[in-house]
Amino acid sequence: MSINWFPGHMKKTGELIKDNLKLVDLIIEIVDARIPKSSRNPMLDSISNHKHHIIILNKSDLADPIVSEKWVANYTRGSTKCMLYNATKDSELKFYKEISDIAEEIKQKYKLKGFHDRQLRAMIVGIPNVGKSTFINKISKRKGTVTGDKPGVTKGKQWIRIKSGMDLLDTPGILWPKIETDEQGYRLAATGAIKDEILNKTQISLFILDYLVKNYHHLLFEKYAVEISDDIQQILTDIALKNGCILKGNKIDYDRVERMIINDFRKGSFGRISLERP
Ligand SMILES: Nc1nc2c(ncn2[C@@H]2O[C@H](COP(=O)(O)OP(=O)(O)OP(=O)(O)O)[C@@H](O)[C@H]2O)c(=O)[nH]1
Ligand SMILES: [Mg+2]
Repeated sequence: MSINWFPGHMKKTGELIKDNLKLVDLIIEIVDARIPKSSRNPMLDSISNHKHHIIILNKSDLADPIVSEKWVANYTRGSTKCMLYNATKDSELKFYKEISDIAEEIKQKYKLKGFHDRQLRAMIVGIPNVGKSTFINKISKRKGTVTGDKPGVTKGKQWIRIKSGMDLLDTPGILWPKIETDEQGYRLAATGAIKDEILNKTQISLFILDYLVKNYHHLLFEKYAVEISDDIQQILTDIALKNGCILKGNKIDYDRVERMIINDFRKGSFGRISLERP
């Protein structure tokens, strides 16, 4: 990647997670279901060792359900579980049901060591904007955590009892994606994990259009009713014309049409789309 998206942050990820990881029995990793691999940090698997680990494919309402099932199968192994979730709509019981066997196993282990009423301790980790705060609010039934659609909203630290027998480290651990290719950067930008200020809107919107042409051309057509071809720049122009993104002197308002495409993608208004497959 030509741009250094997250200067110094990879080191911070390692330190923060290592320190907090010692305190917990269970790692709850929130990823974006549309880009499960790109929205993980590969460091976590090596640091987390044999800790119980659940990968939540959040925003699954926005992802292609067929592809999502493949990701679940792909990530489920050993002490790692994987589930689909929609933190804005699904019930907290769905999550508790999924981890009940892990919780029981951990409790039994403590009992054998003579700790009869030890609380199970969990922590949430994830890259910016994947829904960590929304998820905490949901499973703790608390509305206090600040949520927002801009990355990097959460700061601070404390434990909260989310359920009898289970405590959650209030502050989610912020992971930083490890961006190895331009494509991965575009995927993260398209889903909103990278601050808009450092994006190149032109590249992101062309990436989205190109991906849709290749993988979901029917959804692109249904949304904007433009002719689908390999000429992505032409498609961009057609979308602008059809949507009144025109400046004085009949010039195309690229800024506006690019913003519209990115927002439409983020809102899920093309339909359910996955940007990567296992
Ligand atoms: N469609 C959909 N939107 C979601 C889901 N979960 C969270 N969101 C939205 O995604 C945006 C980001 O959610 P947050 O909970 O603030 O994400 P976060 O990971 O805490 O973000 P930072 O604190 O900035 O790192 C908000 O607008 C949420 O409403 C989901 O499952 N589906
Ligand atoms: Mg947050």
